[in-house]
Amino acid sequence: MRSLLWLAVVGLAVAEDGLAAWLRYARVPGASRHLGKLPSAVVTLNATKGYPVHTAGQELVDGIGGLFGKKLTVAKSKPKGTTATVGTVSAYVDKNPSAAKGLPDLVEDGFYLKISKGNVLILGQNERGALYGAFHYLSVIAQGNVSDFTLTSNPDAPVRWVNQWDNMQDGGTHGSVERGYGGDSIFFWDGHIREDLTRAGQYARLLASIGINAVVANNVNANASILTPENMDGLARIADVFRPYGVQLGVSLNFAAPQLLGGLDTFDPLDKAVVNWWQGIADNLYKRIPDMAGYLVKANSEGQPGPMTYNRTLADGANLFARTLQPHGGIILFRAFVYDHRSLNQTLDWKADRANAAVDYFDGLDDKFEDNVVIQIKYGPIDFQVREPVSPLFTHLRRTGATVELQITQEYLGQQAHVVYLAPMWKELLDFDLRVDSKPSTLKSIVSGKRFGQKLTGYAGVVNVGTNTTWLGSHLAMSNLYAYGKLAWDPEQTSTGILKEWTTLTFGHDKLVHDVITKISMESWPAYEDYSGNLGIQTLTDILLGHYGPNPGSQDGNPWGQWTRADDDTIGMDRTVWNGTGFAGQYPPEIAAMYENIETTPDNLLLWFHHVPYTQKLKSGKTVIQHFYDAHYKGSATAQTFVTLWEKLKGRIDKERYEHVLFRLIYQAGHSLVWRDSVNQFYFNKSGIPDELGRVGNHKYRIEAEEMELKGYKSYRVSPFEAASGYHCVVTETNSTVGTATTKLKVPSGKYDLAVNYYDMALGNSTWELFVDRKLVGKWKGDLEYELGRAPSPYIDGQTAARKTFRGVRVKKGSELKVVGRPDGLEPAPIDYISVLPEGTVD
Ligand code: GCW
Repeated sequence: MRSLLWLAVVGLAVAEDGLAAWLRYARVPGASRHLGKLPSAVVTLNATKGYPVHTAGQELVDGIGGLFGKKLTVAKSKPKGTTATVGTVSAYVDKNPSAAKGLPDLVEDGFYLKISKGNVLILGQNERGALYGAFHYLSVIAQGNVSDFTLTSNPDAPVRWVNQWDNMQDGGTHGSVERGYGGDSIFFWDGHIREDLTRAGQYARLLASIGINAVVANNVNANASILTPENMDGLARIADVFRPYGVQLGVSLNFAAPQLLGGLDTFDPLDKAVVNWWQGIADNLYKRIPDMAGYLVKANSEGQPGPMTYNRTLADGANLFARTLQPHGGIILFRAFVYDHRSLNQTLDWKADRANAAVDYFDGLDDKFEDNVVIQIKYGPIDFQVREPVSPLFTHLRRTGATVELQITQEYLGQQAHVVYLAPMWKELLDFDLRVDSKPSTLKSIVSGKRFGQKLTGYAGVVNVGTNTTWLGSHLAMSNLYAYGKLAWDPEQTSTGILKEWTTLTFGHDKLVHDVITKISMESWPAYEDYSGNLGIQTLTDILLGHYGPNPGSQDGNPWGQWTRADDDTIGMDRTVWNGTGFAGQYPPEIAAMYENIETTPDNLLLWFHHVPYTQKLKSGKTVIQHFYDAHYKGSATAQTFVTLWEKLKGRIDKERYEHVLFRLIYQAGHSLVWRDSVNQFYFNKSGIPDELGRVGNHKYRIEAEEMELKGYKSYRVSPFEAASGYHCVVTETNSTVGTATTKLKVPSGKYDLAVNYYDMALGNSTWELFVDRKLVGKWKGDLEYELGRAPSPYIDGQTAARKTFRGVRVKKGSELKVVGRPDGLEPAPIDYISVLPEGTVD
């Protein structure tokens, strides 16, 4: 009771489970001092319940109430005292015609703010803009700034969408959200739209606060059944919960729907019956959702149907939908992620290259698209890798507008189980100058429409939030969603500036909290690149399974085309024009020349563009192979520091989020070592070239489980070999045998960190106990599949390898070290090795 009272007094009574994300409206330090600088009443102009201006009024009341403890009243006309007036420019000018002159020009969704001695004027170009203005004002005061200012803010581009890859039904190949690591879909269940769409509304609120104006709710690998009358009704319900936030709904289509759902015998885009069928769909959708944003289409890619099935062009396909949307004002985002994985042959064709596909398919179509078609292009030519050059297709579309597709869900970047702050990577891409016609042509200037003058351009972010209260499965991952919205609105903002705002809104004002989160976040992408795939070789993850753990060998020898062409002596994709796949030639001449020449290709993209010996010298003076070794040691060492940095925050933020983040950072530190050792062992084994510093393959603190005295455990050869230290682990002899692995320690008496590397498969929840001289040091369960959203795996491999560390354990020379493993289900309590580390050592 007392603690409840205390919580109520300090305004902390809300559970910090992440649901409110950056819109917590937690009390600002010294709030009472600022009350005079805040409005006392809210006036909404022409507000209708269920529409953004009304929502803006509500947010101002809730926000100022939460942030400062000041209760505001809502009035229709001007009350006494200071006010916050919010509405559209036109509604304001209707009431105050003389004010028109003093107002700035706003583009669609833009807003104007004028704060003066507690009076706040918030005007939007449209209702949505007014809501954006209200959120902006609230964000400024939440950061403790109550001073006067005037601001005009216009979005950099009109299209600022998010794409969810939510499946209609549970239990698809990748769960109910494809590549989603935050739980089930907030929209769909069991083939239908959920009855309870509370979370969908909360999501729209978060998105509106960062300027996102549309959400495509269903997966681009679309199920045709989204278009049944019942599901169209359901979509209308989603649009209803989005509408108060000015978020429009978009729908992903299955190109073959006329056949799959409509009963036609064709889905040829030029067939009259097909055209009519799609017109009927558009009319039916807009009858239910008059403000629908439009469509998203993935065609002729990864097994999806498309116009090329009938020898029609991609433009024929896109235009089919575009025309049916035109009477309703909708637009279509047509994806450039088109490639045919069945036709790629690595062994027979040196020039085969998936990276070439987008330009190959879209070249020559620029002037063929209808005006309401936008081409949605992934930032790089392959697939959301840790390092890719900017897609050259952006330079081939000058008449047709483009959106850049970014991935907030970290499919190839640690799946939210590793912290990777992505804004620095996106900034690097957006700032890259593609030199079209030898003129400045940054990616951001192309997707804002400024460089080529198209009207419809912008951003699409693959987000994949789920029912988890943290939305993405990790509190720190939410900075990526926040940064995505902020950069889509204004790509000039800095990574650190955005982070600072997000941290204040999410965790408060404590300087140490800021320093720690900034340091971890800003070091996270470089660290992840260092331990997951350097020099442009891409993320060396398991390409055939979960896209999560290390598996460098899986990149090659299959038609997916994420090849490294690594053999015993050489590595890298030759994408030059003179001798390779010709990809470099898809860029404008200045950029093509830079990538064509090994001397002018930056080191971080060397292996993307060139096939070289492991002994090739980099600009840094190191060889390729030594760079691999060093970078993997460096990146994983950085990941260890994240834990100690975060531990400084104990007691400075709420326990709930502190523990949640700590758990993940400890896991990441362990898994970064799995990455380091797997990749290094793999290339050491291939090249036979030793690490100059003697680290790779030499682990003097390790005791291999297979070399311990085993009872009920047996040695097991792991595949891929590099996913286990010494290529082997131990597993229990049967599913019910308890295994013990025992050894006598030879280290001098003292305090040590004991780290046990084990495998946590998705087939059961084994338990392990660690003993020193029969005294229990600790016990843990193999239940990471419940704790982490990352793709579960049934195998003993780089995805499931994990580490449990016990710090500062006292041992004597000759102490008996014992691990007892109890299998569960089909998980045989596997152990790889135990490291006995002098305190502070990592291995
Ligand atoms: O990277 C691949 C993903 C697929 C995804 C596809 C795409 C939705 O592994 O899961 O499918 O890209 O972007 O279409």
